[in-house]
Amino acid sequence: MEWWVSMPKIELHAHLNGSIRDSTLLELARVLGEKGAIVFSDVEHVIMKNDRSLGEVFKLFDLIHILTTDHKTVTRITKEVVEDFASENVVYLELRTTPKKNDSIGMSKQSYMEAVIEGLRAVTAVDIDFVPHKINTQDSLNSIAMNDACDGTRRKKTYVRLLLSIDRRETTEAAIETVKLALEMRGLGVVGIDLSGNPDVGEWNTFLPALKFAQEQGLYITLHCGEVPNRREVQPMLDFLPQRIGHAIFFEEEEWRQLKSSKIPVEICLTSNIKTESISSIDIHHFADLYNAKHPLVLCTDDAGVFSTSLSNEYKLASTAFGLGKREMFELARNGIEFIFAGDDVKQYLVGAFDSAAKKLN
Ligand code: 6MZ
Repeated sequence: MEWWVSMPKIELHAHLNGSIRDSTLLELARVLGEKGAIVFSDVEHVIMKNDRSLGEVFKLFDLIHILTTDHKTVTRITKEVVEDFASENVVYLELRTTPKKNDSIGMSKQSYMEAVIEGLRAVTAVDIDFVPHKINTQDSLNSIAMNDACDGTRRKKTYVRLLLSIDRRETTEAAIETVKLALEMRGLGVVGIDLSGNPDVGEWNTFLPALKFAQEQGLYITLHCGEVPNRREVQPMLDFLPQRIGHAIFFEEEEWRQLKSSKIPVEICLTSNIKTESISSIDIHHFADLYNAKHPLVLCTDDAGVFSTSLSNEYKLASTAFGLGKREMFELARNGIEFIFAGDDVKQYLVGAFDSAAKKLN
């Protein structure tokens, strides 16, 4: 197994509906095609298309949501997505998704999330820990020993925590509803709030009341920030002091300075940025500058299905593009422990898992 696959990894920026296998999307499209709800041949080439502009990506999400928004399918895709990450040795996954309401099928934001939780419970390929609890030291050591086993003979364990996304198309009230749901679901592994969706849509001030409320209630917050040029947003977002930001592409000099002095960790999604042409070529990606400045960074997939990537692939890509060796990539992955939204017990477990993997690194 290649080192970028076998080494433990931490995924902190993965959208559920962006991480679906193509094979599952095609199967769902075929079924809806047979029912006459869509024309399969029209949809097939949209799903299989490889390079898309950012605008086209959001059109694709509207299509994906037509295919996936029913309780059974939400459960299925959650199970598959978690199993896919676990199979490439992701030991901690923060999965984000936008709770959806669809009266015609009796779906509320809460029932959508219950279907997600069902998906976590349905995972059989690995042991999943998603309910926060205190682990005692012996449990912790036992699980490290289990996770240690990359030989496939013992069961692996993956921690999963959930972030609820506010879509930039939503109103203030809808965003507050999502935050309230997140608070109710804290006992089921929900740890924070993400602001995402088409960056050309919506205003920062619409979401601010909900995000402030979330912050006051102690939820962790990550914002998609600077995914398109928007002078009115980047600075207020940085002033808000979220626990992390995603992308950070279109920043001015002063905003880079503010980011670096604030030490807000950045979720870097290389393939996503290149495929959407937000960045014209990998060698000018801001990863290099932030890495050299020792700014807190974590490599992530964004939408592994939509961009045909995987977290292992992102590590391989960064290693090749920026000339970083196996040990440097391992350290980069391990540093991610600091920026997770789960508690100290989970961090302690992850430190143990990385320490134990480090012994095998040669
Ligand atoms: C901003 C994105 C995104 O929530 O339905 N999403 N938002 N920028 C991106 N970069 C390409 N990729 C995904 O997953 C899909 C939703 O996540 C957000 C969009 O709101 C998209 O509809 P869920 O599980």
